[in-house]
Amino acid sequence: MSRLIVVSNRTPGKGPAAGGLAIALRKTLAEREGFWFGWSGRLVDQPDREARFEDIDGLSVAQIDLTRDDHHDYYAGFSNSILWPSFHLRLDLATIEAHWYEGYRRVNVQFARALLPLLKPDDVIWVHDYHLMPLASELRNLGARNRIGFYLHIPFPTSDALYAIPHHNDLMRDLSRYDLVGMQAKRDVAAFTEFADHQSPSSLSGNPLKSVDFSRTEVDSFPIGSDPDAFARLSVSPAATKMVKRMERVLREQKLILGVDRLDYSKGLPQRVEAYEKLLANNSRFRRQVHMLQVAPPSRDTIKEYQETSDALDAMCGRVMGRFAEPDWQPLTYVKRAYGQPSLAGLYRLAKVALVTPLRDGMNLVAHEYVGSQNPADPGVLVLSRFAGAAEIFDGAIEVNPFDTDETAEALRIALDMPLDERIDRWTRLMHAAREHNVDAWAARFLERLAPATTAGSGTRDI
Ligand code: ADQ
Repeated sequence: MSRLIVVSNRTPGKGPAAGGLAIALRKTLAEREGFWFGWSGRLVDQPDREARFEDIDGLSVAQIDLTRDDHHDYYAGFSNSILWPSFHLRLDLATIEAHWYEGYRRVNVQFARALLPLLKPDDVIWVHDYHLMPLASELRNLGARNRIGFYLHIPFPTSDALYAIPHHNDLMRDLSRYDLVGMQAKRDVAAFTEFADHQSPSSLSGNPLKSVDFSRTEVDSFPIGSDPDAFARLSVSPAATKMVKRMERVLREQKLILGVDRLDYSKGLPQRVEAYEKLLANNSRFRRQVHMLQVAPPSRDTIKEYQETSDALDAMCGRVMGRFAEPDWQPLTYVKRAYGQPSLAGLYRLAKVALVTPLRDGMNLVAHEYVGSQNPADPGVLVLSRFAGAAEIFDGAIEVNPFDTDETAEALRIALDMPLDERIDRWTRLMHAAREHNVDAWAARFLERLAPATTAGSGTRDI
């Protein structure tokens, strides 16, 4: 079998920081004698051109360093101040600085130059996420003829949002240099198709700049998942139980409503707290009976829009506390730090309701992890944004429009009042979907499609 090379912005860290993707791909990489390629996390004045190999917990990793300026323009700049907000339809939060694009391309060229000498002709390359859209182009410009696949972890934007991105046509041309482009959800494939169809030369006569030939690129949805059975085991592990005991002492008989997210404006955190405020305002019987815990460690906090989201959330939590707290009852706790997976699994299991209400999200793995961690005899309820990719596979959730805080407040009420038999029925369907779409199945499906010998199945869109 040909080797597999996985490429992402950051190479996986050691231990629990590795994340689900690294854990899922470790086995495949070992079986296929491949390696993981990416940025080392180091910023230096004069980076080596060649990648360094390292063994990280049994995973073979090849890394390069970057300069501070290149990294800034590529990562905080073009990737996270232009692509991330635009792909999440938050053009109001995008900052456009023209020179960032050069840094973005420069880093992609550096990735390609350092990776190319490590490749064998039949290696299969799997590139991850929006930071690296140009990588196949740059590799092909250097002569690579390998099968190269790309997976977009975030949503694909509508055409209007895409047109607002500087150099969007170059980026789409970059995507057309991949053999396979995978997206999280069918809605993303539909948005891509809409773009591909409308920029065809016939509809834009005389504008050759706009036409991108996608005829050699296969595009399809491959919804990512977690490992729900691993979360089921973790949720009753000693570390999880310790967290549960700690929380039970504070909660006494109150029902726990839980949110777990990176602190990011796409996650709809102020709207979520506002919905909770409305629950308490509209239903006084829940006061002293419920407690909301929002866990949200800061991320990308050098970017102004992230600091503003953090301030907005602080203000919203303060308002709810000021309005409803009593000397012996706090309506909510807001924790700005990350927890290990066992502690999270414990919190998931204890929570009667999980509020997963992003304004827009590629998939949302917290929804999967919550489902995996439930007690089958007494499961909690998932309140899920219809704008998360997860909504396409989880029909057992209560689906909400996260912009409509009245609707989310009502969904919360329904979830808190839901009888046991309905909770079991819904959770059974959710767990079935989480297992069917687990992370191993996701990787296997994508790689099977990318591997040269296989033929395309039904539901494929050849563009
Ligand atoms: P993210 O935007 O980071 O990922 P998500 O899918 O929810 O969003 O993944 C977050 C991960 O971080 C989960 O595994 C969760 O357990 C963990 N996490 C969150 N808060 C934590 C905390 N306080 N402590 C510890 N761990 C925490 C991007 C896309 C998503 C897509 C994923 C995977 O934006 O839409 O689902 O990639 O493709």
